[in-house]
Amino acid sequence: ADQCVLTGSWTNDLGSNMTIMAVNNNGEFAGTFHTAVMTTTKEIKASPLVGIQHIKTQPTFGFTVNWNFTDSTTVFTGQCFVDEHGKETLKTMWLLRSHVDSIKDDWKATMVGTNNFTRLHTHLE
Ligand code: B9F
Repeated sequence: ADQCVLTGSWTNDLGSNMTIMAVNNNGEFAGTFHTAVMTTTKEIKASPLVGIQHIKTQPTFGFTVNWNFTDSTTVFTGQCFVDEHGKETLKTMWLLRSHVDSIKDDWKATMVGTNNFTRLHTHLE
């Protein structure tokens, strides 16, 4: 299968896992994100994500994770690449917005980073 499909289970360089359900005809999708890292001691639960992608090969996409154990939100944007062996990689950047109590603290509320995702289970088509 020489095409990039976002549907399925993925793992990233931090060890976080996410599952993306079926992508509809408009490129819209939903799923769950299970982060391997956080800086609080709260129990990590799977959090919902929603996103949209362009309908083409090596598509660009974006999705938002609404963390359900903390008052913060992460947006990811990236592109799905498939190499000559059919191996898919999602190259992404993210912004993590934390809740702050006052507008005076706004300056420190956003983190930025990169994540690379590969398939958790090779899917055969
Ligand atoms: O750790 C984050 C958090 C938000 C408020 C307290 C804790 C929530 C989990 C974010 C997971 C990020 C990473 N996982 C991953 O796979 S999303 C981007 C990275 N990719 C203290 C204040 C803000 C952060 C830490 Fe918090």
